[in-house]
Amino acid sequence: MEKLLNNAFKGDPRSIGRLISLVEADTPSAKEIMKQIYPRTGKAKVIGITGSPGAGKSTFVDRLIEQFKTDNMKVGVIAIDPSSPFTGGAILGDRLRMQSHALDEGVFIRSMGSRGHLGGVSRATHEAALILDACGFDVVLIETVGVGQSEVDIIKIADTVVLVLVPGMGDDVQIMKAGIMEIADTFVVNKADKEGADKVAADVQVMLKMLKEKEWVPPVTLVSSQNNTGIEEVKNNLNEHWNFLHTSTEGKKRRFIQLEMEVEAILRGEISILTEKIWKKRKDTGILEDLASRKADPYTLAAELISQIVK
Ligand SMILES: Nc1nc2c(ncn2[C@@H]2O[C@H](COP(=O)(O)OP(=O)(O)O)[C@@H](O)[C@H]2O)c(=O)[nH]1
Ligand SMILES: [Mg+2]
Repeated sequence: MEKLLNNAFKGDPRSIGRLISLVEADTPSAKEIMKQIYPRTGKAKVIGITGSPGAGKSTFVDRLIEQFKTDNMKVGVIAIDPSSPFTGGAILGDRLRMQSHALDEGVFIRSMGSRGHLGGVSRATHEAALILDACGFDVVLIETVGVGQSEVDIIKIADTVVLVLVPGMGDDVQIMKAGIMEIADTFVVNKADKEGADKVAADVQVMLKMLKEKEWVPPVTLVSSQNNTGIEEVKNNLNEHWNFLHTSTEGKKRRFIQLEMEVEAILRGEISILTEKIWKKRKDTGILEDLASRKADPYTLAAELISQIVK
């Protein structure tokens, strides 16, 4: 284990991949790995990229990798695959779109399942990001599935959330989608080579004005990932947001909220495992018969089990 960790810390891609697999499979060594990893984390910029399927997230991520590489940054990418077998084609597509960098020095790309304890963005995704952070990646890009809970959950683990919008996708609907607007730290209007991008950007600006004013005003950038325009501007915005997080009170508050959620998620996970264990043992002691005949009640039973856990 120590050798594996040391090789991973030196940046060996195979060892890094192995660590992520061990943690993803929730093997007995997973917790020990994370304990060793954690003190080395906190240096990487963790950037969540969200937006509807087809918005161009993977293409944009590919361009962003290039941008960060020109600054000699090591970039890790986690692409959250939809677990559904029906979207198998999309997974392959993502790999193809990002594979121009898959073999580059200083770039690590990993796909992960989207099922997990936090909904769309799983515990394993968070832990993989921490592993990449500890292994010396300066930037960790997480591409979400772009549907449902994963979009909102990304705020729990990303320092900066990028929302990718595009013209011609029923603009109001995509912008108004519950909670997404509020969690975006920077807006990318992708496919600016197509008609209607200006209008989307203007709509976003109007919406932003209607939200409660915050210290950080999310920038809105017109981007064409296809033509490679606007990407550097986004990178500069991302760097600026990172500085904001580390110099402002609002940034500190946000980081503390994330830490709270992190601890709570781990604690909840542990307690639910414990609950399962204790209940499994108690279940076969005839207690269900007693409950059915009302000799016992579930409230007293729960209290009894809790006192066991506490002990
Ligand atoms: N015209 C245009 N097409 C783009 C642009 N960026 C991505 N696309 C195309 O949009 C489609 C979906 O892109 P993809 O990156 O897979 O989107 P994702 O599902 O959000 O990851 C692909 O056919 C891309 O080639 C862009 O800036 N302009
Ligand atoms: Mg994609």
